[in-house]
Amino acid sequence: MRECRTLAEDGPFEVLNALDATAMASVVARYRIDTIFNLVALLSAVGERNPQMAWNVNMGALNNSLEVARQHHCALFTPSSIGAFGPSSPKDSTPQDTIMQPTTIYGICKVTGELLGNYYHHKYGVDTRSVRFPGIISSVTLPGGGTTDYAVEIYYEAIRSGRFTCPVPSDVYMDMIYMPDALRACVELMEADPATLIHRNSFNLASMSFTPEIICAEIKKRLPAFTMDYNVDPVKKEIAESWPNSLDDTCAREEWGWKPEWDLSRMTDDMLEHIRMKLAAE
Ligand code: VAH
Repeated sequence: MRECRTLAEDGPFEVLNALDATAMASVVARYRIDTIFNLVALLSAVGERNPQMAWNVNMGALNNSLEVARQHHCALFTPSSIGAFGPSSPKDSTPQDTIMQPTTIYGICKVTGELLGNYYHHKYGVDTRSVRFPGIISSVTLPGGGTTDYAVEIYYEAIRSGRFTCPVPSDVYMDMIYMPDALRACVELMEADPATLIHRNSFNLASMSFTPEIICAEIKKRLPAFTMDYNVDPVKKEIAESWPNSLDDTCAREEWGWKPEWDLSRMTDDMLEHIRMKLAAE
Protein backbone atom coordinates (compact mmCIF):
# COMPACT_ATOMS: atom_id res chain seq x y z
CA MET A 1 0.00 0.00 0.00
CA ARG A 2 2.78 2.39 0.88
CA GLU A 3 4.46 1.50 -2.40
CA CYS A 4 1.27 2.20 -4.30
CA ARG A 5 0.81 5.58 -2.63
CA THR A 6 4.37 6.57 -3.44
CA LEU A 7 3.94 5.57 -7.08
CA ALA A 8 0.62 7.34 -7.35
CA GLU A 9 1.98 10.58 -5.89
CA ASP A 10 5.50 10.64 -7.28
CA GLY A 11 6.20 7.55 -9.23
CA PRO A 12 5.97 6.82 -12.97
CA PHE A 13 3.14 4.98 -14.65
CA GLU A 14 3.69 1.84 -16.71
CA VAL A 15 1.29 0.67 -19.38
CA LEU A 16 1.04 -3.11 -19.63
CA ASN A 17 -1.27 -5.77 -20.97
CA ALA A 18 -2.98 -7.31 -17.93
CA LEU A 19 -3.19 -10.57 -19.90
CA ASP A 20 0.62 -10.71 -19.99
CA ALA A 21 1.60 -12.29 -16.66
CA THR A 22 5.32 -11.90 -17.33
CA ALA A 23 4.97 -8.16 -17.90
CA MET A 24 2.82 -7.82 -14.78
CA ALA A 25 5.33 -9.74 -12.67
CA SER A 26 8.18 -7.65 -14.05
CA VAL A 27 6.50 -4.34 -13.09
CA VAL A 28 5.62 -5.66 -9.62
CA ALA A 29 9.22 -6.75 -9.04
CA ARG A 30 10.78 -3.61 -10.52
CA TYR A 31 8.78 -1.23 -8.35
CA ARG A 32 8.50 -3.50 -5.31
CA ILE A 33 4.71 -3.30 -5.42
CA ASP A 34 3.11 -4.47 -2.18
CA THR A 35 -0.55 -4.14 -3.24
CA ILE A 36 -2.20 -4.85 -6.60
CA PHE A 37 -5.54 -3.26 -7.51
CA ASN A 38 -6.89 -5.31 -10.42
CA LEU A 39 -9.75 -3.28 -11.91
CA VAL A 40 -9.76 -4.89 -15.36
CA ALA A 41 -13.25 -5.73 -16.64
CA LEU A 42 -15.54 -5.69 -19.63
CA LEU A 43 -18.71 -4.41 -17.97
CA SER A 44 -22.18 -5.93 -17.93
CA ALA A 45 -23.83 -4.56 -21.08
CA VAL A 46 -20.77 -4.69 -23.33
CA GLY A 47 -19.98 -8.18 -22.01
CA GLU A 48 -23.28 -9.49 -23.34
CA ARG A 49 -22.22 -8.48 -26.84
CA ASN A 50 -19.10 -10.67 -26.62
CA PRO A 51 -19.28 -13.08 -23.67
CA GLN A 52 -16.19 -15.08 -24.68
CA MET A 53 -14.05 -11.93 -24.83
CA ALA A 54 -15.47 -10.76 -21.51
CA TRP A 55 -14.58 -14.08 -19.86
CA ASN A 56 -11.09 -14.18 -21.40
CA VAL A 57 -10.25 -10.58 -20.43
CA ASN A 58 -11.88 -10.48 -17.00
CA MET A 59 -10.67 -13.88 -15.83
CA GLY A 60 -7.32 -13.72 -17.60
CA ALA A 61 -6.41 -10.49 -15.84
CA LEU A 62 -7.66 -11.81 -12.51
CA ASN A 63 -5.79 -15.10 -12.81
CA ASN A 64 -2.59 -13.20 -13.62
CA SER A 65 -3.16 -10.83 -10.68
CA LEU A 66 -3.74 -13.74 -8.29
CA GLU A 67 -0.65 -15.61 -9.45
CA VAL A 68 1.60 -12.52 -9.41
CA ALA A 69 0.27 -11.60 -5.96
CA ARG A 70 0.97 -15.14 -4.76
CA GLN A 71 4.50 -15.30 -6.20
CA HIS A 72 5.47 -11.76 -5.16
CA HIS A 73 3.69 -11.65 -1.81
CA CYS A 74 1.40 -8.77 -2.70
CA ALA A 75 -2.03 -7.99 -1.31
CA LEU A 76 -4.72 -7.98 -3.99
CA PHE A 77 -7.88 -5.91 -4.37
CA THR A 78 -10.31 -7.02 -7.09
CA PRO A 79 -13.78 -5.47 -7.16
CA SER A 80 -16.90 -7.52 -7.39
CA SER A 81 -20.24 -5.90 -8.13
CA ILE A 82 -23.95 -5.80 -7.47
CA GLY A 83 -23.88 -7.60 -10.80
CA ALA A 84 -22.74 -10.73 -8.95
CA PHE A 85 -26.33 -11.18 -7.81
CA GLY A 86 -29.13 -12.45 -10.03
CA PRO A 87 -32.93 -12.70 -10.26
CA SER A 88 -33.04 -15.41 -7.55
CA SER A 89 -31.18 -13.26 -5.00
CA PRO A 90 -33.32 -11.35 -2.44
CA LYS A 91 -34.07 -7.96 -4.03
CA ASP A 92 -34.26 -5.58 -1.07
CA SER A 93 -31.46 -5.20 1.47
CA THR A 94 -29.71 -8.06 -0.32
CA PRO A 95 -27.78 -9.97 2.37
CA GLN A 96 -24.00 -10.41 2.43
CA ASP A 97 -24.30 -14.20 2.19
CA THR A 98 -27.12 -15.34 -0.10
CA ILE A 99 -28.02 -16.97 -3.41
CA MET A 100 -25.78 -15.74 -6.23
CA GLN A 101 -26.88 -16.92 -9.70
CA PRO A 102 -26.17 -13.99 -12.03
CA THR A 103 -27.53 -14.09 -15.56
CA THR A 104 -24.78 -12.03 -17.22
CA ILE A 105 -21.26 -13.15 -18.16
CA TYR A 106 -20.05 -10.12 -16.19
CA GLY A 107 -21.82 -11.37 -13.07
CA ILE A 108 -20.52 -14.91 -13.63
CA CYS A 109 -16.99 -13.48 -13.85
CA LYS A 110 -17.57 -11.57 -10.60
CA VAL A 111 -18.85 -14.60 -8.67
CA THR A 112 -15.98 -16.70 -10.03
CA GLY A 113 -13.59 -13.95 -9.02
CA GLU A 114 -14.95 -13.92 -5.48
CA LEU A 115 -14.50 -17.69 -5.22
CA LEU A 116 -10.96 -17.52 -6.62
CA GLY A 117 -10.05 -14.68 -4.27
CA ASN A 118 -11.19 -16.68 -1.25
CA TYR A 119 -9.46 -19.80 -2.60
CA TYR A 120 -6.10 -18.03 -2.95
CA HIS A 121 -6.47 -16.67 0.55
CA HIS A 122 -7.30 -20.00 2.17
CA LYS A 123 -4.91 -22.16 0.11
CA TYR A 124 -1.92 -19.81 -0.27
CA GLY A 125 -2.50 -17.12 2.34
CA VAL A 126 -2.71 -14.35 -0.27
CA ASP A 127 -4.23 -11.22 1.27
CA THR A 128 -7.15 -10.91 -1.16
CA ARG A 129 -9.94 -8.42 -0.43
CA SER A 130 -12.89 -7.15 -2.43
CA VAL A 131 -16.09 -5.12 -2.39
CA ARG A 132 -19.28 -5.58 -4.41
CA PHE A 133 -19.41 -2.14 -6.00
CA PRO A 134 -22.67 -0.44 -6.90
CA GLY A 135 -22.72 1.56 -10.12
CA ILE A 136 -19.84 4.03 -9.79
CA ILE A 137 -20.57 7.64 -10.76
CA SER A 138 -17.76 10.00 -11.71
CA SER A 139 -17.33 13.32 -13.53
CA VAL A 140 -13.73 12.44 -14.41
CA THR A 141 -14.01 9.32 -16.55
CA LEU A 142 -16.82 8.62 -18.99
CA PRO A 143 -18.66 5.31 -18.44
CA GLY A 144 -17.85 2.37 -20.69
CA GLY A 145 -20.45 -0.25 -21.40
CA GLY A 146 -22.20 -0.66 -18.07
CA THR A 147 -25.87 -0.90 -17.24
CA THR A 148 -25.49 1.95 -14.75
CA ASP A 149 -23.84 4.27 -17.31
CA TYR A 150 -27.10 6.27 -17.55
CA ALA A 151 -26.46 7.71 -14.08
CA VAL A 152 -23.36 9.48 -15.46
CA GLU A 153 -24.68 10.32 -18.93
CA ILE A 154 -27.76 12.06 -17.45
CA TYR A 155 -25.56 14.69 -15.75
CA TYR A 156 -23.62 15.43 -18.95
CA GLU A 157 -26.83 15.86 -20.96
CA ALA A 158 -28.37 18.00 -18.25
CA ILE A 159 -25.53 20.46 -18.87
CA ARG A 160 -25.00 19.93 -22.61
CA SER A 161 -28.55 19.80 -24.00
CA GLY A 162 -30.96 20.03 -21.09
CA ARG A 163 -32.60 16.76 -22.07
CA PHE A 164 -31.82 13.05 -21.74
CA THR A 165 -33.20 9.85 -23.22
CA CYS A 166 -32.84 7.13 -20.59
CA PRO A 167 -32.16 3.49 -21.60
CA VAL A 168 -33.22 2.07 -18.22
CA PRO A 169 -36.88 1.82 -17.09
CA SER A 170 -38.09 4.68 -14.89
CA ASP A 171 -38.88 2.56 -11.82
CA VAL A 172 -35.83 0.26 -11.65
CA TYR A 173 -33.75 0.78 -8.51
CA MET A 174 -30.00 0.19 -8.61
CA ASP A 175 -27.35 0.79 -5.99
CA MET A 176 -24.99 3.61 -6.88
CA ILE A 177 -21.90 5.16 -5.31
CA TYR A 178 -19.96 8.37 -5.98
CA MET A 179 -16.35 7.90 -7.06
CA PRO A 180 -14.78 9.63 -4.00
CA ASP A 181 -16.58 7.14 -1.75
CA ALA A 182 -15.65 4.22 -4.03
CA LEU A 183 -11.95 5.10 -3.95
CA ARG A 184 -11.99 5.61 -0.19
CA ALA A 185 -13.64 2.21 0.26
CA CYS A 186 -10.79 0.54 -1.70
CA VAL A 187 -8.13 2.15 0.47
CA GLU A 188 -9.93 1.70 3.79
CA LEU A 189 -10.59 -1.98 3.10
CA MET A 190 -6.97 -2.62 2.10
CA GLU A 191 -5.72 -0.78 5.19
CA ALA A 192 -8.11 -2.55 7.57
CA ASP A 193 -6.68 -4.83 10.26
CA PRO A 194 -7.00 -8.34 8.73
CA ALA A 195 -7.86 -9.69 12.19
CA THR A 196 -11.22 -7.85 11.99
CA LEU A 197 -12.21 -9.36 8.64
CA ILE A 198 -14.67 -12.22 8.73
CA HIS A 199 -15.44 -11.80 5.04
CA ARG A 200 -12.96 -10.96 2.28
CA ASN A 201 -14.31 -11.60 -1.19
CA SER A 202 -16.55 -9.86 -1.33
CA PHE A 203 -18.14 -7.21 0.90
CA ASN A 204 -21.53 -5.74 0.03
CA LEU A 205 -20.97 -1.99 -0.27
CA ALA A 206 -23.90 0.43 -0.23
CA SER A 207 -24.19 4.18 -0.47
CA MET A 208 -27.38 5.20 -2.29
CA SER A 209 -30.07 3.50 -4.34
CA PHE A 210 -32.28 5.29 -6.84
CA THR A 211 -34.34 4.99 -10.01
CA PRO A 212 -34.00 7.12 -13.16
CA GLU A 213 -37.07 9.07 -12.03
CA ILE A 214 -35.45 9.89 -8.68
CA ILE A 215 -32.16 11.14 -10.13
CA CYS A 216 -34.07 13.11 -12.78
CA ALA A 217 -36.10 14.86 -10.06
CA GLU A 218 -32.90 15.68 -8.15
CA ILE A 219 -31.41 17.32 -11.25
CA LYS A 220 -34.64 19.23 -11.95
CA LYS A 221 -34.40 20.79 -8.47
CA ARG A 222 -31.30 22.53 -9.80
CA LEU A 223 -32.23 22.76 -13.49
CA PRO A 224 -36.04 23.08 -13.69
CA ALA A 225 -36.04 23.07 -17.49
CA PHE A 226 -34.33 19.68 -17.66
CA THR A 227 -36.45 16.98 -19.30
CA MET A 228 -36.06 13.20 -19.65
CA ASP A 229 -37.78 10.64 -21.84
CA TYR A 230 -37.16 6.91 -22.33
CA ASN A 231 -35.91 4.60 -25.05
CA VAL A 232 -35.45 1.44 -23.01
CA ASP A 233 -32.60 -0.80 -24.10
CA PRO A 234 -33.92 -4.38 -23.72
CA VAL A 235 -30.47 -5.73 -22.75
CA LYS A 236 -29.95 -3.09 -20.04
CA LYS A 237 -33.56 -3.54 -18.88
CA GLU A 238 -33.09 -7.28 -18.38
CA ILE A 239 -29.76 -6.80 -16.62
CA ALA A 240 -30.96 -3.97 -14.36
CA GLU A 241 -34.08 -5.90 -13.36
CA SER A 242 -31.94 -8.93 -12.46
CA TRP A 243 -29.90 -6.94 -9.94
CA PRO A 244 -30.80 -6.00 -6.34
CA ASN A 245 -32.78 -2.88 -5.49
CA SER A 246 -30.56 -2.26 -2.48
CA LEU A 247 -27.73 -4.01 -0.63
CA ASP A 248 -27.29 -4.67 3.08
CA ASP A 249 -23.73 -3.58 3.84
CA THR A 250 -23.79 -4.26 7.60
CA CYS A 251 -20.74 -6.55 7.36
CA ALA A 252 -18.58 -3.85 5.71
CA ARG A 253 -19.68 -1.36 8.37
CA GLU A 254 -19.02 -3.75 11.25
CA GLU A 255 -15.82 -5.46 10.00
CA TRP A 256 -13.88 -2.45 8.65
CA GLY A 257 -15.90 0.65 9.48
CA TRP A 258 -17.40 1.45 6.08
CA LYS A 259 -19.54 4.63 6.06
CA PRO A 260 -20.53 6.51 2.87
CA GLU A 261 -20.03 10.30 2.83
CA TRP A 262 -21.90 11.23 -0.39
CA ASP A 263 -25.65 11.12 -0.93
CA LEU A 264 -27.64 11.86 -4.10
CA SER A 265 -28.14 15.53 -3.32
CA ARG A 266 -24.52 16.30 -2.48
CA MET A 267 -23.29 14.21 -5.44
CA THR A 268 -25.65 16.01 -7.84
CA ASP A 269 -24.29 19.42 -6.82
CA ASP A 270 -20.71 18.17 -7.24
CA MET A 271 -21.30 16.40 -10.55
CA LEU A 272 -23.07 19.37 -12.15
CA GLU A 273 -20.38 21.77 -10.94
CA HIS A 274 -17.48 19.66 -12.22
CA ILE A 275 -19.11 18.81 -15.55
CA ARG A 276 -19.88 22.50 -16.16
CA MET A 277 -16.20 23.31 -15.61
CA LYS A 278 -15.04 20.34 -17.70
CA LEU A 279 -17.27 21.18 -20.69
CA ALA A 280 -16.43 24.88 -20.45
CA ALA A 281 -12.72 24.01 -20.59
CA GLU A 282 -13.34 21.87 -23.69
C1 VAH B 1 -22.06 -2.02 -14.92
N1 VAH B 1 -21.03 -0.08 -13.88
O1 VAH B 1 -23.06 -1.33 -15.04
C2 VAH B 1 -20.97 -1.54 -13.94
C3 VAH B 1 -21.21 -2.06 -12.56
C4 VAH B 1 -22.82 -2.33 -10.71
C5 VAH B 1 -22.65 -2.03 -12.14
O2 VAH B 1 -20.69 -3.29 -12.35
O3 VAH B 1 -21.87 -3.04 -15.54
